[in-house]
Amino acid sequence: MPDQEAGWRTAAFSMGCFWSPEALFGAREGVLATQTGYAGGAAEAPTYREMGDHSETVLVRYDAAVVSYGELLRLFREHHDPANTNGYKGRQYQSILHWTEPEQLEAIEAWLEERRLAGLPEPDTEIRELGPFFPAEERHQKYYLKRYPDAWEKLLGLFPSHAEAESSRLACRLNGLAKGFANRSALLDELERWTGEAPERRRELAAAVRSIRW
Ligand code: MHO
Repeated sequence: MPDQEAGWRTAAFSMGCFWSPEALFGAREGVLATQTGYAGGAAEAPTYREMGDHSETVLVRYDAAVVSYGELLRLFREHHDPANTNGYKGRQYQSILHWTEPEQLEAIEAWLEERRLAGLPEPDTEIRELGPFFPAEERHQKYYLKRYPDAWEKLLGLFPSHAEAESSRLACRLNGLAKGFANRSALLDELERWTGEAPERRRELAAAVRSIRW
């Protein structure tokens, strides 16, 4: 995961098995990087086999000028049922919103207040400030994308290292495509808006996306 760059926001979400939420958030324009990991507990050095009191979590870095926290919160709300998720695997699948800045907490509280006004019970979602986040094993990063060898190889070919490829914005989108949360022509349109990249680089990325055999 690259260091926090100027203007990048961070939020984290626990909502069951982390493979799918990584693809869900990664498909959104404005999301810059995603990583799966373990958070929400106190155990040191958790692993997939020995997670202790942590929960499967996806860390999301995003550009708030392109995608709001409210939009990410909407995806969280609409893509899991906190009660069932918790019941299925206990703390490993605990539903948690991990906020990192007051604006995020305000958005969460506004949602909770809306529910109360509608007479709904409190959701089975924990709300907490993001504490230590432990990245998951490599096999759990961009899990769906790695099921498509040609896509994965072509992504690797675009970056100087495995780590840079895996933590790239393009890896997020291709992982979203692999899981069916995004579509290819929308990605090709979006690539034209990646103005932080040189035009030549954008053409190279687009050519690689077009050439993938899924
Ligand atoms: N598909 C697995 C969960 C894997 S996830 C990383 C299952 O349903 O048991 O927790």
